[in-house]
Amino acid sequence: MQKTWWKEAVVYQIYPRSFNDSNGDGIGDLSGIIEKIDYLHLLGVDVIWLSPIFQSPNDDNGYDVSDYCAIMNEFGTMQQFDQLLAAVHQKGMKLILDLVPNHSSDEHEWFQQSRQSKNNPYRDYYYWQAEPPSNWVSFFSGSAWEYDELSQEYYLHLFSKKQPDLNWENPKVRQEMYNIMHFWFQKGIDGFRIDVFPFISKQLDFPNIDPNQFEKTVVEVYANGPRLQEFVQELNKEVLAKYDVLTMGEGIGIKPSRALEFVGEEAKGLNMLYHFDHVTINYGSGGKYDPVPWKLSSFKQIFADWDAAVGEDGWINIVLDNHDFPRMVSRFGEDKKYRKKSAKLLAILLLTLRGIPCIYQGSEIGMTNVLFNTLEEYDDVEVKNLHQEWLKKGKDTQALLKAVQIQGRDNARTPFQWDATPNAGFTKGKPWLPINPNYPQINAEEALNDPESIFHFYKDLLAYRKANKTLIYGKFELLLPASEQLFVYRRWDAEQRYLVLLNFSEEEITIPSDVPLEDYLQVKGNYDKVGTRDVLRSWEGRVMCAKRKITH
Ligand code: ISL
Ligand code: CA
Repeated sequence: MQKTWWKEAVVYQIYPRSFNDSNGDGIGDLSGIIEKIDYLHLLGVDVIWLSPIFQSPNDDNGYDVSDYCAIMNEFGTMQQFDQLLAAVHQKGMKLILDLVPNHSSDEHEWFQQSRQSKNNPYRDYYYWQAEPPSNWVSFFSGSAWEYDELSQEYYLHLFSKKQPDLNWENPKVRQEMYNIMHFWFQKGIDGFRIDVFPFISKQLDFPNIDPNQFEKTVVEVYANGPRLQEFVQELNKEVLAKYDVLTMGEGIGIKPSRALEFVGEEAKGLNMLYHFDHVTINYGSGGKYDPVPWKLSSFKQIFADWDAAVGEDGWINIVLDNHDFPRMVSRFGEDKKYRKKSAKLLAILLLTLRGIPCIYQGSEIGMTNVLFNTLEEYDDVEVKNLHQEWLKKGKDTQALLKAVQIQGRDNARTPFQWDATPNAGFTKGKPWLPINPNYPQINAEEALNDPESIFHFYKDLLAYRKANKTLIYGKFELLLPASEQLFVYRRWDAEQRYLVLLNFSEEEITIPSDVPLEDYLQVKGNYDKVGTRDVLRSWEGRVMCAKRKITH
């Protein structure tokens, strides 16, 4: 296996709108990020990933791009971008951007042209049909086919109707995307996170779906189209192979069995796959807003299956939350009595599995879900559309509110909590989305001043990981797969052996005697005093290192 800088990287995801506002308009911006580079450098992350910063009417907060080579007005100017890039590089860190190749904004020049007439040269930049060919539904409610008055046909949009899907069958579309990527690489960026790449190749007969089996639909119909691997390999050949960069493909709908076709050393595709079956683990039959209880055993198995499928031949991201999902401490931990303990336990998980960890902004200080009291307070297009749909169908919107409080994307999008001053130090104006009222207790300033904080725990563990490469490259084996409280695994290589023990419960749990504790010494943990060797306290997490090297 080849060792490279990107395999050793830890990524920090910034949702620019909610990170830091420098000019008081209530919206985070590029200058705001520049102000916080020292904070990120202190934390010890290597790569900063910015959610979309390109020109956009913001129907889906930048995931609807109207100009891929211009900076969104609210975020600043190209000059400020250049300053940001230089400042990141000056600290020895790298910067990657979010590319949204599957769809553009309907306000993009291409779509504006495309809808002019059936013979416009841009017509086949998108998918147009005289009648909806199928019952495809959009991720954001309703049919995925929208009638356009101007040219009197329907266009495809897997996301909002302001996000028409680009037609990758058209070589011109592919070339446009390659040109855009070259433009940014020539500016000196270090890579891309690629949004919903498994959707770029479509089944052109648009087969009908079973709307009650959304997961199946995503895997078998929307993702994994017949030309997917070909498109990814072409993209590599035309663009990626020419630069030393990092690419993370958001792998929606890709199953472990297909992973190596895109990220295997031999495949010549992307560097890593950003998988997230475990973050959709509590989707009920009605999907995301029909949450059901989840089991730790299933959660663990997902990681084990991915690790087994890609092994050393491919790389994956390790993700516990992002801008699309609830806060990890609220979801997989306990965000009240054991907030600090469980956030640190999750930090251990995130930083000691095999894969490239992505820390989502604010998780390093243990930010939690927010509880808005009405649906109107939510800004997310997904929630707005669903709210309308539920009203139309006469469904109980109180039930929807409850589900959104648990599952909504705005949980992770409330502004970063910098300090205890008004608006959490995020803005001098009115924040675009309300601040979580817990900011006087949970904020970065408090965390920086407290040596026992979640922040300092992350910082310490990040440094330890960097110095002990077994935690990066070593093999992984899940122990006690059936336990519903304990997440236990080994990591090892020729140099060293580790045992990681995580108690995902409030109960004190005795570690079964077949776990070889005697061979190991604790090197990191989320309790300040080392406890009884074979008992894990509430939400206790330990990283243990072998007393002596042994061969396997
Ligand atoms: O949160 C979801 C919808 O309920 C996810 O399924 C999400 O749509 C999926 O992970 C794809 O996400 C990405 O593309 C979307 C954008 O809205 C998300 O923010 C982005 O991460 C469309 O560009
Ligand atoms: Ca601003």
